[in-house]
Amino acid sequence: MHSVVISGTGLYQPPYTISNAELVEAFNHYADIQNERLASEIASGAREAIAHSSVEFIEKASGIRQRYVMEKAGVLDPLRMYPRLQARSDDALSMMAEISVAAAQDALARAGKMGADVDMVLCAASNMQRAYPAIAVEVQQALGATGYGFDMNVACSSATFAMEQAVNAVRCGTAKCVLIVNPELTSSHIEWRDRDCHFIFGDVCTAVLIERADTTSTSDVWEIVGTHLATQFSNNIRNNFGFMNRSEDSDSVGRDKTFRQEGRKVFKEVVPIAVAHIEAHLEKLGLTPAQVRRYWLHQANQGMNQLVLKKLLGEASNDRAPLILDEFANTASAGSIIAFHKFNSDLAAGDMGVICSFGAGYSVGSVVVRKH
Ligand code: CO8
Repeated sequence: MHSVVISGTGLYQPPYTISNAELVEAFNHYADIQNERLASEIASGAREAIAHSSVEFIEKASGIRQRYVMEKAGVLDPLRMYPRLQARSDDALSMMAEISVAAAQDALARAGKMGADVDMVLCAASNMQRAYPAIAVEVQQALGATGYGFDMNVACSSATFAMEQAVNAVRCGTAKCVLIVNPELTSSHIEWRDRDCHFIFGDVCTAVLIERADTTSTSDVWEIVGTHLATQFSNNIRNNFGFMNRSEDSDSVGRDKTFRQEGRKVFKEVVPIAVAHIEAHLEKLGLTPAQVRRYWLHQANQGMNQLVLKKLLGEASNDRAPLILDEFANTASAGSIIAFHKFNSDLAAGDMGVICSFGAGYSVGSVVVRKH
C-alpha cells in the first residue's frame, strides 16, 4: 500500500462580489414590486405580503458578509433575481470545466506538476450543469491528463467524499495522481427571491491534488492519515430539480426545483452528528480532539462551527477553526477546502489537522492530515 499525500490545492475566485447591503436592497425592491402587483390579494388575506430582508439578520444569523458570483447584474435585477449566463456552444469549454481548469492549474503549479501527470480526475460538486458527458472528462482533456475521470455529487460533502475515493485509488495503485475539482456554481441553483435563503450561497471552485508520497515534486505536502465518511437520509435540505421533471409534468421552475432547507433543524441535527463523527474518527486513529492543531470545517454558518468546536474542545477560536464564510458565504463542498487552502501555511511539521464537511444527505466526511 502506498503512502498518500495532498501535494497542492487551488482556488478560483469569481470576478464579482455581492455585499449584504446590495443583496438586501435588490431583494427589498423585488418584494415591494411584488407586493404592489399583488396588493388586492394581500388586502383580501388570500396571500401574505413578502417581508423585507435585513443585513443585520443575515450577519447575526450566519456570519456571512458577502459572496462571490460569476454574474451579478441578473441577480440584483429586481425583475429577474437570478444570474444572466450565456449559453455556450457544445464545442466551447463549459463554465464548470473552465473554473475547474483555473483552480486545477493553481493546484498543479503549487505541487510542481503538469496536467499530464494526472491520471484520474474527479469533479465533485453539488450541482452539475449537464447530465453528460461528465465535466471531469472535459477537464481531463483540457488539462492533457491521462487515465479517466468521473463526476460525483454528495452535496456539501462532495469534496471530502472524493478525497476518500482518491486516497483509495492511489493507495491501491489504480491511480498515481488524482485531481479533484469542486466547481460550485451555487448562484444558479438557489432561490434569490426567498429571504430565508437568498443570502446563503456563493460561487467558487477549489482543486486538490492527491498523489503517492514517493512521486511528489514538492516537500510542502500533507500526509493523509485517514478518511471517514457517513450518510443518514434527511429531507431537511432538498432540491427536486431533475431529468424526470418534464415527464412528471411538474413545474420546471417551481420553488421545489431550487435549494430549500429547514435551517433550524439542520443546525440542531447536524452539529451533534458532525461532532460524534469527528470524535469517532480521531479515536480510531488514537487521537483526541485537543491533539488536532486545526479544524478546517464546512462553511455554512459561523455559529454552527463555533458550536462544533466548543463541543470538541470546550472553546471556539478562529485560530483552531478559521472561518472563510464571511468573505465567500456557503460555497457547498468547496468551503472546507477554501479554509484549508488559505489557512495551512503557518502549521509546523508533525501538526495534525482535520478537514470536515457536513450538509445535505445528511452527509459528513472527515479527512485527517499531518503536516510533513
Ligand atoms: N431577513 C430578515 N429576517 C429573516 C430573513 C432575512 N433574510 N430570513 C429569515 N428571517 C426571519 C424568519 O422568517 C424568522 O422569522 P419568525 O421568527 O417571525 O418566523 C426569523 O428571521 C428567524 O429565522 P430562522 O429561524 O430561519 O433563522 P436562523 O437563526 O435559524 O438562521 C440560517 C437561518 C442562517 C439558515 C440557519 O438556520 C443556518 O445556517 N442553519 C444551518 C443550515 C446549514 O448548515 N445548511 C447546510 C446547507 S448547505 C449544503 O448542505 C449544501 C446543499 C447543496 C448546495 C446547493 C447549492 C445551491
